This record gives sequence, C-alpha cells and structure tokens, in this order.
Amino acid sequence: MEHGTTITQFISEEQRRSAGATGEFTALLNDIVTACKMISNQVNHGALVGALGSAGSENVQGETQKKLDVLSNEIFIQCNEWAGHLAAMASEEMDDVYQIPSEYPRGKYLITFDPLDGSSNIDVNVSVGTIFSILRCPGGAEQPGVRDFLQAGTQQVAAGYALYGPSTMLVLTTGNGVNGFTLDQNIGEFIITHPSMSIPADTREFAINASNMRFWESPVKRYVDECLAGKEGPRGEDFNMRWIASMVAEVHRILTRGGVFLYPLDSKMKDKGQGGKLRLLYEANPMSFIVEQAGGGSITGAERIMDLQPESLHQRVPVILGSRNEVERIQRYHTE
Ligand code: AHM
Ligand code: MG
Repeated sequence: MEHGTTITQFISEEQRRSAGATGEFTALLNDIVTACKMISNQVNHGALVGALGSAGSENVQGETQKKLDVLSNEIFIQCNEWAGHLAAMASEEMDDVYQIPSEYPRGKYLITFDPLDGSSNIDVNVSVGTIFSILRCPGGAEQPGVRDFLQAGTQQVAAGYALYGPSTMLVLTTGNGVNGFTLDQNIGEFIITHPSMSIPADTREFAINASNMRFWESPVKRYVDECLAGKEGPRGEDFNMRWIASMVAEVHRILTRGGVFLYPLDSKMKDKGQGGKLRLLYEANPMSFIVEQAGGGSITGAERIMDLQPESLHQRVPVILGSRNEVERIQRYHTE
C-alpha cells in the first residue's frame, strides 16, 4: 500500500516555500512530533505499564498531578531540550520557566505546552491530548525569562495539538491554515489525512460544563437558555450538547463538524480570584490560533483571546471558541 505525505515531508515543503527558512523550525517540529508519539505510546499502554493513577504531587495551580502528567512533561522536555532550537520552555506542569541545561546549545524559539490536557479523563480511558505553542524569543537566547513568554497570541509562530483518541492525531497550524495528520502505528509516522481543516460558520451544537450553570454570568446564561429552548425559543432550532471534559477532543470535534465550546468566567472563579479555568499560554492561545486559522472565532466574552497581553505565565482566562457566527453572537451578548 502506498502511503500519503508524512508530517515531516509536509512541514519541509511548507517551509521551503517561505523565504528565509533555515530548516531550524522544521527540525523543532520534528522533535515535538517525536515527543507526541512517545506520549501516545505511554497513554496507549496505560495500566499495562503502570502509568495510570495519581503521582502524589500537585502542580503550581494546586491540582493533583497524575503519573501520566508528570511522565508526559518529562518526555516533552527530553525530546526538545537537546537539539539547540529552543531558548527555554514553559509548561502547565512546572512552576517556573524551564532553562535549557548548559550542556546543550540554545536557539531562537520558545515553546509553551500542556503535556497532557484533560488528565481527569486518563483513568477512565477517555481521550486526552498534548497542546503546544511556538514563539520567537524576543530577548535573545542568553537569559530567557518569564517576560519573554508574555507575548500576545497573535505573535505565535505555530501551534498544535496531539489527540490520543481511538486514533492518535496531530493537528497543526503555522499560520497558513490547519492540517490534520493521523499516526500510522505500523510505520510510526503521522500521515496527512485532514488537509485544510475548516470550521463550519454555523452550528447547532454547544459544549459547556452545565454543572456550573448557577455561577454563570448573564450573557452565557442567556445564550445557553436560548439553545435549550429549542424550536419554540428565539433561535427557532433544536440544539445538541456535548461535554467530554477534554479540551483537545472538544476542539477536534469542532474542527471536524462545527460547534461552540465555552469555559466562561463564573462567580465561583471570581470569588477565588481566578480569571477563568483554562490557561492563556498553554491552552487558550494555541487553540485560538488553530480555531481562527480554520475560520472560527475565539474570545473571552467581549474580547478576542489572541489580542490579550499576557500578565503571568500561568494566567487563566475564559474561553469561548468555535463556529464563527455563534461566537459572534455570544460576543454580542457580552457587549450589548
Ligand atoms: P487540565 O489541564 O488540568 O486537564 O484541565 C483542563 C481541562 C480541559 O481539557 C477541559 O475542557 C476542562 O479542563 C474540563 O473541566 P471540568 O472538569 O471543570 O469540566
Ligand atoms: Mg490542560
């Protein structure tokens, strides 16, 4: 059987068309791809390799870490620290910026990542994923610090996610549309299967954790109430609902068949002094870049997420993303 284009080939060809490309970016993406394959392997083997369950530790945001959270973080670092493409890394699972060890050369890029998103789903064998974002290091490679990472989402060079589901997929944007690749386990390569992914502008499907309904602010309450009212309500249509509690799987569904995903700011978070549930640098910005590149929208409520000036490494923000016309409607409800 003849195989299609591999992700390496695809990225190389894309880079060859862009003036001034040195091949460094292609090499960096290759290392990320390797990390995702290794994490996929661990996730697939689950209990067989003793990888499930809690690690008995907490991350910087006080959340219990799963063994696979810790392991995935280590794999991601090991695959990416040695080759000389990165000035530093930042992860949802690490308190501070990760400095490249002195035995390795440093490069011009920064990477932020969530090594295993949706980890509450690991033990029950539901899809999880890895999310990453690539930035240029503005301050040079010498002493990269937190300030170098605090760049608006519009500055991202590339973003992507790996989805560990029934099949393992990698979805990537370099600011030139969105392409999806499926891991062929027999040959260990990601092959392009979903070229030029695009999100339908209209949808009749939304995703939100409705157990928080009593804490929602009025624009979100209004939107969901109108969807739930169905044919008899102001929308005049019946809506379907989904909630996987795995953002990667949720975004992937939206890229495949449309929909809108909401993790809004609510009064419970406000009481705790939190700006939202999801993290701007590891989750919201990369997913916003992908969704916008596929023709969708991504906002906090009133504002476009990628326009936000980040204030701290682990900053949380509200996230509403997906089919453009629905996202625009929700934005209108926030500004009316
Ligand atoms: P995590 O990074 O700790 O896994 O949390 C992020 C996840 C998202 O993937 C998902 O959309 C959300 O948390 C689910 O939250 P909830 O359990 O409140 O429904
Ligand atoms: Mg996460």
